[in-house]
Amino acid sequence: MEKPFTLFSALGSGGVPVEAAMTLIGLPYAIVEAPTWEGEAEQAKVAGVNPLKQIPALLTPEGETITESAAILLWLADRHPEARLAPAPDSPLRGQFLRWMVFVPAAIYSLFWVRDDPSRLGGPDPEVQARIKTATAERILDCWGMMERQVSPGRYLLGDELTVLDLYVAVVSRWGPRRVRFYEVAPKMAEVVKRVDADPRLAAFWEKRFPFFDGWERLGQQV
Ligand SMILES: N[C@@H](CCC(=O)N[C@@H](CS)C(=O)NCC(=O)O)C(=O)O
Repeated sequence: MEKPFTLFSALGSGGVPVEAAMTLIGLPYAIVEAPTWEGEAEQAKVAGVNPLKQIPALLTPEGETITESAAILLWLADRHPEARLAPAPDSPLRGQFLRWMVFVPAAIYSLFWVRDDPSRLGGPDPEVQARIKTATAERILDCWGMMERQVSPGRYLLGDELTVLDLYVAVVSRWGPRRVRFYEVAPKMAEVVKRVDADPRLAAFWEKRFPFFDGWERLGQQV
């Protein structure tokens, strides 16, 4: 029996694509549930492993800590080439794979630091906070639209094989401004994320870690 990994994560969070990748690879892992956006008690759970107090953070069986969702996904995919979750380093798809694996956290995911708590940049004024919510939602949609115009998906974003990029986009596109808006600005990528949502290998996993309840595609939608 392989020694388990420990993943600091939370339902519906940026840890979920990491959990999905580990599920597909078949790696044993234990979850420390830490929905950090809920406040200091939850942040305290992860502070010892990630000074930014953010999830995901992965502790490997060897005792190494890896933070940053994209780094964890790339590391897992590269360590497990048999799972075919990334184009090989010499694949012609590798450049675009790395490009979008960095684009998602740099251009989109990073905006959730302020979206989750607009007072971090906007102070206490509710009007300023509302403007930040609207402006960041528009920026996120612009970024998805830009990506949409630059990719030529097959069954998946880079062709006909599912990679960790598909898992990543399937999860991040469910956050505000939510999937209905994503479908409007990214119709080609919409087909891909719906295919990932419906992957039978992940059905039980999604049910447990990011369920598709009635109205999920628009719930909490803001702009
Ligand atoms: N760059 C980090 C961002 C991680 C992140 O923002 N995680 C969120 C949860 S999905 C979090 O922990 N937020 C709490 C905070 O930033 O205070 C990554 O890609 O892993």
